[in-house]
Amino acid sequence: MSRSSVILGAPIETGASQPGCLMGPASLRTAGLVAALEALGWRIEDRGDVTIAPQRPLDHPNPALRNLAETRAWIEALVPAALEAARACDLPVFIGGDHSISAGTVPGVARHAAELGAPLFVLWLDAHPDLHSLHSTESGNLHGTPVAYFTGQPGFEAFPPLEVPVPPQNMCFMGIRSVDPAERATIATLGLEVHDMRSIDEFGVLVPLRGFLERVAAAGGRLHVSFDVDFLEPQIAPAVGTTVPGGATFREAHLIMETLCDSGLVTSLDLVELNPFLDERGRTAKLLRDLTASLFGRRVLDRMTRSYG
Ligand code: B3U
Ligand code: MN
Ligand code: MN
Repeated sequence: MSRSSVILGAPIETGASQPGCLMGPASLRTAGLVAALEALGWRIEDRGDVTIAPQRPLDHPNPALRNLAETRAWIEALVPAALEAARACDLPVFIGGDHSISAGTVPGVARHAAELGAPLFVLWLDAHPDLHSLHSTESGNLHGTPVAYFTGQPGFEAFPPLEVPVPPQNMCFMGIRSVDPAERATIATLGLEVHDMRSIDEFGVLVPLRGFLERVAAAGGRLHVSFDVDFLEPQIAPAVGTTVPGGATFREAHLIMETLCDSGLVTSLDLVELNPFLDERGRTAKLLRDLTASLFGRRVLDRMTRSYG
């Protein structure tokens, strides 16, 4: 029987420093994401884009915060939409939108995992750990906060109450190369599994990834992958507002996606921070489409796969 996926767009740009991510879902659809996955034998249901009503501004003790009311409303809209999408298929794909979408998608799929009685693990592929609280962010850009929120850290009284937090020990970060002081302190306090670019240079992507996948399999876990475009080297993926040099290469990124596919463990995916206004003839959108196809089973040649657990 063929596997199924629901595609859900979340055209959010209120969490980012500059406009443009609003067009992310449209750009990935234009790049032919649905056809690429159908060609691999998947049944795809594109549910279109989630929307929110216009919001009145909300006050907060941190005067730097931008668009708090909109982000709150997006979380309230996305948690039930992500939960429904997860119930309806094998592997929902949430298309951002900036990374604040994950403050809704991850709690949504965490609720689904809890319904199934399985622990949820999250692989965070990003230049940034997105570990700010509403009080510690200095930029005020809420795309820098989702991980602290969905792991149940303090400082989120102004966000919707969290029903099912992701345990910090179920997180794995890869590609990290821009960390603010408050985030550095949180990483140390929580003892998070973070593979920064130095450790990727030292060990490659496979050693840490396989170690994490073994952990997920041993726990009988479900796995959410959150893919921020700025995980990639900006020269191959220019369409992102927060480029940081020294990102993952084309080959490292495909190898990660192929390895995730072989593991059979991935149960949901975010594709975030694509800003088509900054793209070059759609090349970043096409790369994201192809990386997603690698995760969904596209192969150069058939081969034996390694099993986990
Ligand atoms: N940590 C910085 C930069 C940043 C975080 N996430 C992105 N950029 N995309 C901040 O603004 O919180
Ligand atoms: Mn991010
Ligand atoms: Mn980032």
